[in-house]
Amino acid sequence: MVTTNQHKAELSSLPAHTKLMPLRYKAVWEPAKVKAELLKHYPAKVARKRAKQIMINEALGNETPEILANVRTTPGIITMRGCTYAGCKGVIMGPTRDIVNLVHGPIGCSFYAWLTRRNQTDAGTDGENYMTYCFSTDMQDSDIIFGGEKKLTAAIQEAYDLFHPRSIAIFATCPVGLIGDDIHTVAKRMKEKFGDCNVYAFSCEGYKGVSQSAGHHIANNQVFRHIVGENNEVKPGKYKINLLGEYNIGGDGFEIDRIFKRCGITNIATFSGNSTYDQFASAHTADLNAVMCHRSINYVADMLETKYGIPWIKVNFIGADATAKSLRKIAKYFGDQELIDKVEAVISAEMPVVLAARTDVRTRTAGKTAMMFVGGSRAHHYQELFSEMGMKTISAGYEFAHRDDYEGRQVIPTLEVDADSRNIEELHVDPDPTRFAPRKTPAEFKALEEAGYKFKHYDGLIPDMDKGTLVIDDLNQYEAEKLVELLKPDIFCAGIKEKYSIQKLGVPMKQLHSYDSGGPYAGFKGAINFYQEIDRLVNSKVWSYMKAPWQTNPELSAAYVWE
Ligand code: CFM
Repeated sequence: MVTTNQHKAELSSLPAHTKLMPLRYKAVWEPAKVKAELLKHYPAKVARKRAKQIMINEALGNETPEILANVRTTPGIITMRGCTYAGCKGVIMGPTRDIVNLVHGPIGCSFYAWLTRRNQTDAGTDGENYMTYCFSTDMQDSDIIFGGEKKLTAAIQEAYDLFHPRSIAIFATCPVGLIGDDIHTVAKRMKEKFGDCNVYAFSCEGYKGVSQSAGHHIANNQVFRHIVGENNEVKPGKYKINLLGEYNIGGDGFEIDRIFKRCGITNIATFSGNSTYDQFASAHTADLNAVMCHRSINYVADMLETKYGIPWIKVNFIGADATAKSLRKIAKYFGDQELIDKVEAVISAEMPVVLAARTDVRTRTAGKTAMMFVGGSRAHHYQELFSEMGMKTISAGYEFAHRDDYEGRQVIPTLEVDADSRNIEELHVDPDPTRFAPRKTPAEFKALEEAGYKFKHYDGLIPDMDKGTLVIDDLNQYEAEKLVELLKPDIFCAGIKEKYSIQKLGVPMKQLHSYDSGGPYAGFKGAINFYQEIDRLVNSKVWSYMKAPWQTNPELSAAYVWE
């Protein structure tokens, strides 16, 4: 690692004009020192806790040591996490396009959720599109003092009169839980009153869990309780699946649907990118659940299996090779030669263009380094795309994942249930007396499994990362800057809260939540988009020209924190 003095010496030996450039630390790969450096300024107790969340990867497959995850952030630390309301309303329900999502709370909670996640929608053949409008009860001080139920009732009525939706979903924000508005009773009364509109509520107050993750679980429970199974009509299609955990950020879902269509696979319901009420209501008629982001939606996958007998598998459409692998996995499940051949034909037709783009960018991207810190799946999934470009992920982690996302699903039985996770309801689900139907015979399942086919399984991020890389849970603002300063990756991926502080360090930054203004990055066409965008970012000269104001204005006196 370069010390400040060494660095100053380096600087003084540089020609005068280059001294104005931002400091470019030469990355020396000593993970233990980097870890020590990250912890150095914390009070002892905080450092002890963070030490368990910063792991130097041993890359021992699934025998990797435990990482501390899904625990509260120490107050005072500027976490990258969001709140439970964000996970419920923003992540799971936000992308639905014909459910009126009504936020009961102060307007700020809605403003934050107002089209910022870039979950795209189209009009669909049903013409049910509302786009993802933003509805709020705009709670005021007086509502908090005297109660907000009347205002909520009036808002539901107004939304119904204006839009006549099939469904209205109500979301609790922090003050609603604190004052005790009974949103569930209000929802029930309005549902009975309307007769033709399903109204239900989510107790997803922001403080309810340690992160967004609690909000996913709350959303999954209510979607399953109030919507799934409401429409028994049998949809046409030979190979029917649901795509779970795909939210159509930047049009990812559109690209995946394009590929499914080409293969002859019918997507009954996406949870929840560009989805409709009816898709959720019909989800139990599919024959397979393909789960993309298991972190956010595994609860629905498990409940669909228990109640209706639909098995689930893990898929990943981030990365062209991963896309091909996932399509083959789906085809293998159905086991029909016609589908297997079709999938192979589609892969052969799509891959040449992808490979041409990959070969081209690799001449400029191979050997470069990346860091990525995203919510619960992408910090893992996107490593596929980077490795297709010959880029190495030197540090990665999740905001709110659980240990199974790091270590693999097999650790679930060993997960500690603490007071925070106990706070979230576990739905008890039984097989449906009339609609439960196993999708294959026990012998067929056995044959698949014996051939190496894995149901209900996903690997963790840790075994997929190299030895000596840094895996960090719940990274914070301070550590993010420190990491970049010490290791100068060629690209850093995270979200809007990190974007500008990282760019100010002279390192390109890509938002992997909203994709900035880009996307899709899923599927075959998405991979090409990603290769080309990352190539432009990591090879742009602009970052080395960045100057802090005091470097160009002699009247200003300031220094970088590390100077
Ligand atoms: Fe799943 Fe997501 Fe993610 Fe997620 Fe999210 Fe997202 Fe994410 Mo932002 S559902 S866990 S809560 S893949 S909004 S589409 S990018 S943190 S890594």
